[in-house]
Amino acid sequence: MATKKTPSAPPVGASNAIPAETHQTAATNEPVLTTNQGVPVSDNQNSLKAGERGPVLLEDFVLREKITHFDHERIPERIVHARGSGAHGYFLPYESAADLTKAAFLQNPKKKTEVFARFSTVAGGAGSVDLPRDVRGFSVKFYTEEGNYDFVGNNIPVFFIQDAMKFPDVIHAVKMEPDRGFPQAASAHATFWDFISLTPESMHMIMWVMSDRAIPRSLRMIEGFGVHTYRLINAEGVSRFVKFHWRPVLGSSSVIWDEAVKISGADPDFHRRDLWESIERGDFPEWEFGVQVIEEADAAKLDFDLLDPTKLIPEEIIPIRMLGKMVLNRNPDNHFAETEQVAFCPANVVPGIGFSDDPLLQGRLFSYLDTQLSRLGGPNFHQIPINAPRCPMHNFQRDGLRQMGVLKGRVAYEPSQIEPAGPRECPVTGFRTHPEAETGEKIRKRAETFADHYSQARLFFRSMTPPEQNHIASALAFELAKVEIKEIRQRMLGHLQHIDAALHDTVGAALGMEGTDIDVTPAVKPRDLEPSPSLSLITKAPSTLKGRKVGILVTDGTDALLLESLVAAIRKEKAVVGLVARRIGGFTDSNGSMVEVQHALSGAPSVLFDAVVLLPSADAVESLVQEAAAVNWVRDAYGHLKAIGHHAAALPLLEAAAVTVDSAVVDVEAPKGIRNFVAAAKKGRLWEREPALRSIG
Ligand code: HDE
Repeated sequence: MATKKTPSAPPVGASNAIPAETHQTAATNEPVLTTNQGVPVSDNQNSLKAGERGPVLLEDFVLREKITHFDHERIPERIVHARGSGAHGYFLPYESAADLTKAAFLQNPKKKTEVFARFSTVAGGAGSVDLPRDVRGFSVKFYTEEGNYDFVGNNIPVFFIQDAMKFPDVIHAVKMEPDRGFPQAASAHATFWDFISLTPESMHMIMWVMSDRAIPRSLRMIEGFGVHTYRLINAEGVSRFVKFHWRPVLGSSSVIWDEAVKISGADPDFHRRDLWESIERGDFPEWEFGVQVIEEADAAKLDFDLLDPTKLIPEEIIPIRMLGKMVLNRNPDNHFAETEQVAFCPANVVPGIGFSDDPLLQGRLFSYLDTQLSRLGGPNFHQIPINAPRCPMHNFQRDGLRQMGVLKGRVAYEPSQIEPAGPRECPVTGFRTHPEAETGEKIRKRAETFADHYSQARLFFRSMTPPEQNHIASALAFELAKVEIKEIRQRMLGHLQHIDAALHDTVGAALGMEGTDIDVTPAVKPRDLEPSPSLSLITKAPSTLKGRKVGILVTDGTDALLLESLVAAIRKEKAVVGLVARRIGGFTDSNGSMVEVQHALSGAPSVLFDAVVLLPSADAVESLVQEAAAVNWVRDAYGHLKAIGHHAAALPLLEAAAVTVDSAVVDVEAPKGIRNFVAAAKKGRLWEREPALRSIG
């Protein structure tokens, strides 16, 4: 008979804590695996059964806890902006902005404020691709000494709708259609265009979403906008209206649609990976933060209503005053704990920042906390580390689901004689709402001043360069061609007529639907506004390779010296080099040395690079010519208007890809060849090449 072992009770007065050794394995000193209660686990391979072939026992608390936790590892995803990528960093003001605002984080150019930023697509689910045609969310949580300030904006300065009442409608229209469950992360379908074609106020935003802004090259290269008009209030109580802006220090670039389509297959995480890798290699993304300031007395002088979120103020009319810089210098430790659980809310403001009566903003002030209550499981999500303020927090809110604090004391209210020293309001430092005079009837009515839906759509389109205008037309033709209901396409053509006649004609022709418009009568006759060149990405594109990626195609026998000089020249521009070979194991260069590569040709099409160089050896080039992946590598780089460096041995490959030599196809062995290639690559794309390669529709 086996002897029954009875655990001995701890001696009276001894600590009940498990000695530390119990939590280290005897053999290797590794930490012992425990349950969530800290109980050491003896076997993490087998469940508890009645006999080795018997049924599993309900008593197996180790198994049940593990499976239960797993079952709940996903929380409801965000209804919009579900797919996001985040990073930590800091914000540093350039100088005191005390004339504009009393917000503490904007006073001292020596004082850094910790931030967490999250960038997102809007329509797709959390597991969707990074490069659909879509708006990008741009959110920044500033952990200031006066509490958290959340900037929750987009990479487009205007919005589809003017009133929060329509938000569920526009989102239901763009999300996958509810009966069939598709398309995922795409606006190219009937319900979206059905809603849009019946919503003239969306036309300005539609121009932006059909432009290359909606397919950014990198999250590090997107602009950010507050969209609504906000207020800044200084210590004297003077309030001014502002529009918030973020400008990427790397400049803004986009991909072109054919690339977006191919990148989505080749690397669905293109943006998330790019952000992560740049921070890992110490190439920290940076943005300048600025404001357009409008004195309250001047608001009425603008030719639109500042409260209308479908309008922007051209920088040529009111320039941006830069207030400081954000640097993202640390990747999250855990995507779920930080990027997923972070909760941004436009209502999170600090003293010195205030709201306007924009009816879209007013609705948002309610929505975010409300949605986060269910997404993050109750009213205590501010305690999750990524959401918790870094400054002291005291109040009398207690209990509730997921309460993590063990809050002491008898008194959870004020006033109190029992505990007179509890936290109390402070009229001096406390947040005060700017006392704005409000009068009027309780009414559901859109202001007359919101009625001009076309003038700024026209302003945006006419501020674009010809390639950008062509891309807008192509995008409209692509999207509308996917709408099977003819009347919706016809009604969209009716709208385009009021934006720009040439755009209307081009899209009508691309759809093969000339002369079939359904007429739309504008509420207000569109006006011709002065174009704003600062809205064009191409016009203000910087000449730089910084933060960009150059792919070099190599084979056995690649000229070692030439490769070395090229890599040095590219790195000098602070760009990243990616060597691409047929096999990931590497290649043997002309010196007979084995060289490692970062990419295999089959997994790294040229869409992943901003410029390319072809350095095959003369012996290997013929086999590349027989290889579709290699020929497409070159053909795509050419079709995507990129700089292509090559040497004489690569000519058969250029020929196979039907490349016509132009100013961005550069022989790197020629005198100053490498310098010329770098100069061409810094220009980004050779737009003059496009008309010969791509037609609209
Ligand atoms: Fe949002 N939006 N939104 N939105 N929004 C959310 O909040 C909402 C709008 C924006 O990285 C939700 O926590 C309404 C404009 C960003 O976590 C939700 C209206 C702009 C993010 C919500 C708008 C934005 C959100 C979903 C119309 C640009 C992602 C999950 C009145 C200025 C933040 C969540 C992050 C997220 C509501 C319109 C930006 C449902 C009701 C305009 C960047 O509360």
